[in-house]
Amino acid sequence: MKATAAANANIALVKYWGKRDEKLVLPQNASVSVTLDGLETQTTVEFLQKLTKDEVVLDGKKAEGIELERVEKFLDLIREKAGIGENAKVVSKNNFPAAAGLASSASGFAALALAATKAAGLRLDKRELSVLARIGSGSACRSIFGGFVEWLKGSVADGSDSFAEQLVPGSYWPEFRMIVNVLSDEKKKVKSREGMKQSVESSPYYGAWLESLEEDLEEMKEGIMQKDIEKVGEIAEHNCLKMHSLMFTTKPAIVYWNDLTVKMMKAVWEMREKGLKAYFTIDAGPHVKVMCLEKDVKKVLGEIKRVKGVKKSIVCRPGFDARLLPKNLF
Ligand code: 2P0
Repeated sequence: MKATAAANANIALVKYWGKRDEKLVLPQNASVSVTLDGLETQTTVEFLQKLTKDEVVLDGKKAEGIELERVEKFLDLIREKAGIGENAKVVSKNNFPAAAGLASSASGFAALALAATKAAGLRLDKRELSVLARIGSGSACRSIFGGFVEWLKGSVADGSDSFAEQLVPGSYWPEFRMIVNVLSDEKKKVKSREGMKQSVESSPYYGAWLESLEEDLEEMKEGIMQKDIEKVGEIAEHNCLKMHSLMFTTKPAIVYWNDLTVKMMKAVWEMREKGLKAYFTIDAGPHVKVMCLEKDVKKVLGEIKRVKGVKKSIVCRPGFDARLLPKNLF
């Protein structure tokens, strides 16, 4: 009853920022993302008779408080489905900074969903896994799939039609690159979960965000199918700025950016003025992710180097489906 899985993080090109059901994690709108090969979580799960409670170790540290509770609740769902009572030992590691707006909950809950269901003796298909991962963390439902992915909003109350689907695998557009620029090691102060709830409740722009979303989704999907970096980049950048406008106009205001975030945004706009097709997106953290094509990566990295203070630039390709691994972490 021990299993290990890996999942890649994903970055949204059309963002999710708000739920219509907090408990089942049902979104206000559909979203589109790209799963990234360079950002990975590996997780081993074992259900053991001898444990008196769940033991969870994340990146070498014992999980406590809310972090532990979230994993325990998720494991409860799996225990209920599998009809087992044992507590679990969970060991998980990321190859990137966690909880800083780099989508660690996405790859984390996707890897946990796959490893824990396997360890519990369940056999779920990818759609069922996506529904399950969603309840752990919304964006995790997209990390079950590689390449370019859409999370369908769904309409039924039990959430069974709100899951992710692959639009195209990474091999459809292998030249696409996302350069993830780490600008800080600090953990974020406002968790996405809390922040998006406050935005739905208090931003006067929330209705306008939802109204403009259908068009972004349609055009984004067209852009991906046409492998059109300009179209994908422009819509992603605009959609990201709309989401951050929601955050700024939330009460109290949510600002995930730091000084370097703005410097990076300006650097990307300067790259475009010089004729480079580079576009940015930013999530619930200060880091700036830059989209471009493989042929421009060197030049874009050269320009990023000129912005002083960037801690790390990770060049990512479209990544893979969540998968079982033969080697366990314990
Ligand atoms: C996204 N983010 O679409 C958006 C863009 C952050 C900014 O999904 O409450 O960790 O667990 O469903 O999925 C981050 O939120 O939140 C997120 P929960 P999650 O990628």
